[in-house]
Amino acid sequence: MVMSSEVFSIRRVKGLEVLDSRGNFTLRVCVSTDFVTDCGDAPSGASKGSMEAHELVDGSFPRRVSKAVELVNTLVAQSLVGVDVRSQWRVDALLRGLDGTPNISKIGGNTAIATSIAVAKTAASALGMEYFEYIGGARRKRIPVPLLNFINGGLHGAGFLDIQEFLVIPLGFSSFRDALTESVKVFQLLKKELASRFGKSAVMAGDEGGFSPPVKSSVDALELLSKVIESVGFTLGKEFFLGLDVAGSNLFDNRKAIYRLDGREFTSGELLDYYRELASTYKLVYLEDPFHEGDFDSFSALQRMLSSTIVVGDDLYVTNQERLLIGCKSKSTRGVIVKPNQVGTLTDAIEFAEMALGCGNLRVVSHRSGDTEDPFIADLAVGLSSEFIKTGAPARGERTSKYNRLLYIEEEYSLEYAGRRVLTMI
Ligand code: 2PG
Ligand code: MG
Repeated sequence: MVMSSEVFSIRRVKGLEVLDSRGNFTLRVCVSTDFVTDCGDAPSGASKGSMEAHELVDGSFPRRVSKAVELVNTLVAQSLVGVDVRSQWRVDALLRGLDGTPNISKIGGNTAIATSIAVAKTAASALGMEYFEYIGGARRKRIPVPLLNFINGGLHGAGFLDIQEFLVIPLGFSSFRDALTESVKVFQLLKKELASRFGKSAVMAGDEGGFSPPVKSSVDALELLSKVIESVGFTLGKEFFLGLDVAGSNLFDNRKAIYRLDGREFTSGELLDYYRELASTYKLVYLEDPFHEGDFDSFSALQRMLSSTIVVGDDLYVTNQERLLIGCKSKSTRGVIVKPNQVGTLTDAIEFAEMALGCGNLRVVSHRSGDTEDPFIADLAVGLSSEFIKTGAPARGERTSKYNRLLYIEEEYSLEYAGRRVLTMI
């Protein structure tokens, strides 16, 4: 059946304020054709890279985004009404053109990304396709490995831990459902263990749904996770592996050029040695932002030293192709974080992911610590056939919506789980 292109014409673009998981207002944009409407949300980070797209928020308390809503309903709507909703690149170019600044400081990265995602979702709905099919076409082939954030520290937690995320990684399973089921077992046993050691308040959730217990050091947290994994009968380094998002910029004292971690001060060389020790003792296959966002050289040195660990750039790259080019040339990492709202449009995020693959980096599609119940990044991860997804603990609705979406996609489309493939690469 041939459909007239009129069917795909954007008729309405509407912005509204909705709540995110931290109880802050964030932007939702809904895009309509004559027959369908779909919406996209802007998530929001707490530990942001300084080079990320600018977030346009009102200077009010509580946090509001009324200026962004106003912009969507006027400037953005005027420029997108009449455009074919399937022309993602054109929409994204128009959004960039409306702004004109490199970090989207005029209309805001939140305005741009919520609109960009809403357009992609509406196009998929208009075509009667799943979002991941629309994004990935024929190349979509796998369900990503979840990087489950069981212990929340740094800016996301309330305890003493300096490292932001302690990640449990179920690589040695043959399906996403099995990987998640066994991970949930570990999560629930960890909860029991924390409650019996420290009392009930130790199992309250941090920003990403993981626990924020009163353990004193990174080693204590890693030790705890290893013990619980082994108590279920699994072997660290076989079915489960561990990883960290250090969020190194937050530990760096620029004036003294040192890192503060676990009550000690480290030069970047000393930190490198510390990571080597941790990686071999705790089977760390994943190390995100181990150094501050400007230190490409230390990333490269660490990646050279740890051949079985994927060193990953988040704040280092901020989903920006120019920064990735530096990392590719200096072989700084073997993995990248893809956060669409760091760069502002879906086209830019997808091109970044393609470039990363081209220079031998695995892709981690990621949520933000302030997120909504929109599962879109699950579809983005499957559409890109990314190796990993990072979307918090298997708890709290804004995190489980992504896991639940992946369970559905695996069940309906019988795609391959990425775990074994990743195992052959580390
Ligand atoms: C990170 C993210 C998400 P935030 O550092 O990787 O886990 O945190 O959204 O606060 O930047
Ligand atoms: Mg990070």
